[in-house]
Amino acid sequence: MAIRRIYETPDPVLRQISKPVETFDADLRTLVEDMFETMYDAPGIGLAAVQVGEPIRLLVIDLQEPEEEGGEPARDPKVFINPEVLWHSESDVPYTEGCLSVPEQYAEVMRPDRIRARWRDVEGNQYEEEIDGLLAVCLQHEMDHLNGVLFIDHLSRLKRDMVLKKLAKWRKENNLKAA
Ligand code: GNR
Ligand code: NI
Repeated sequence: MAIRRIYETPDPVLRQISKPVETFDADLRTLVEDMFETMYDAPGIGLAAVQVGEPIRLLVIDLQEPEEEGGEPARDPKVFINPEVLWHSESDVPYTEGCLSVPEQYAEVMRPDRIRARWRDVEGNQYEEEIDGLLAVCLQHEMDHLNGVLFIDHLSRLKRDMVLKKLAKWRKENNLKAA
């Protein structure tokens, strides 16, 4: 297993349209393992393959909060391959989102609160389910990544520019180069 580099905005790889996964092989399983290790290390609750520089339609999610007091965190790893939204509710709800590719920045995004999704797991088995709550928020955020979309793209120009300005300031204060 290996921790991979997470690409950050404005790296052009994040704007690529990810390609469907066609082969469910050992290389895919290794990438999934690396993505979980990278996500837990970050830490984050979701990660799309394109964020580690692999523009394929694969994402991982684990909503479990890291456990306090140093104990082993409870884990609930979920893999979504070639995910599709079959239906979404008409009603949008706000959620304050962040993104490992837009580090340390948070802003409220509106999304449908309920979706019906279809996807495959790492073995190629197909699933179809209705999803709501934080999982729906996170899955839609990750599926945006597969289409080259970041959460800041959902903001007004003014708010997006404010977030990008704060990101530049944060990088400067932490002596980080822009990606
Ligand atoms: O770790 C993450 N937290 C988060 C919080 C609210 C909405 C979406 C997310 S996903 C993000 C990790 C990430 O960047 N995934 O692409
Ligand atoms: Ni993200």
